[in-house]
Amino acid sequence: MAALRTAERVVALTGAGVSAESGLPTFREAQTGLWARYRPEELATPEAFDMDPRLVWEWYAWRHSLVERAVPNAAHRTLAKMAALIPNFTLVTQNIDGLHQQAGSLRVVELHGSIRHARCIREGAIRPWPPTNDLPPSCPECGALLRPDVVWFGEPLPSSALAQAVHAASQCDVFLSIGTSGVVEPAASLAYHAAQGGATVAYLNPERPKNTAPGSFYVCGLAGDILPALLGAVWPDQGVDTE
Ligand code: BV8
Repeated sequence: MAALRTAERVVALTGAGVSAESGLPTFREAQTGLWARYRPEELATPEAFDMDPRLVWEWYAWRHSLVERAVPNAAHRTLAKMAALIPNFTLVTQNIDGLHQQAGSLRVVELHGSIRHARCIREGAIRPWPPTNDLPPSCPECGALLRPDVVWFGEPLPSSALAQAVHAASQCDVFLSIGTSGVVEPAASLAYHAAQGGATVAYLNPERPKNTAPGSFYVCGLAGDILPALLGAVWPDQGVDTE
């Protein structure tokens, strides 16, 4: 906490846990109902899409319907507030739900893309999220298949987003890893870049993530509780988000 008070450069890396209190199941808990028989790592792949684009689109259409009903929670709102209190704050997310932007975060580095829009597999052009009554949807311009504009397992992350995240992590004073199991790479390694750069690294999560960076701290709890409390403790004049 003391490190945060004097930090000039802070990086927050968020995962699916930050959106859990907005009603979005986390990535590895999401598989309920008819999706219970699939592992997300199996569906979120180019191979699954090539083999059965309709099935993959049905999964994303279901997740998109959940995202449409979700609103930012106190964790998203607090991170948006923090950005205004810290000279150099970089928010890096693994999430594809866009809730950080909805909460007012201006600069969000989306490592894994966004479920807010689709992409033409032929042109690579970004297209609005299609109506999902006719799956798999085709590009309105060229007729090729559309795909969700997300990064699947086995696909490279957007080079600019990854470079931005690695640079910010390597240069920061404090690195907060929030609501992520720390399983997915290369996102999980950002904490190591931060530690190697001499940053104070803290994991905020109800379960201790795997493979934590050496010398790091662990704070057990829900993001919607920990982050407002942290903000209130470090910046007492800001008040605490109790919604
Ligand atoms: C790539 C988009 C290379 C799609 C996602 C080492 C180096 C490089 C790659 C690898 C490597 N080892 C393995 C790999 C391959 C792979 C990988 O990491 N596999 C894993 C399974 C081991 N990585 C890749 O394939 C990446 N690509 O490296 O490409 C390359 C280079 C050049 C050319 C070709 C290839 C791509 C990875 C991106 C995959 N796409 N998402 C979609 O969403 O459908 S990842 C997916 O996992 C989501 O983005 C999710 O956010 C992310 C991480 O999961 P978490 O966010 O941590 O979610 P999880 O459910 O696991 O945990 C939630 C946590 O929240 C829990 O701990 C829970 O306790 C906590 N929680 C619950 N409630 C709360 C809470 N916390 C706080 N508050 C609460 N209320």
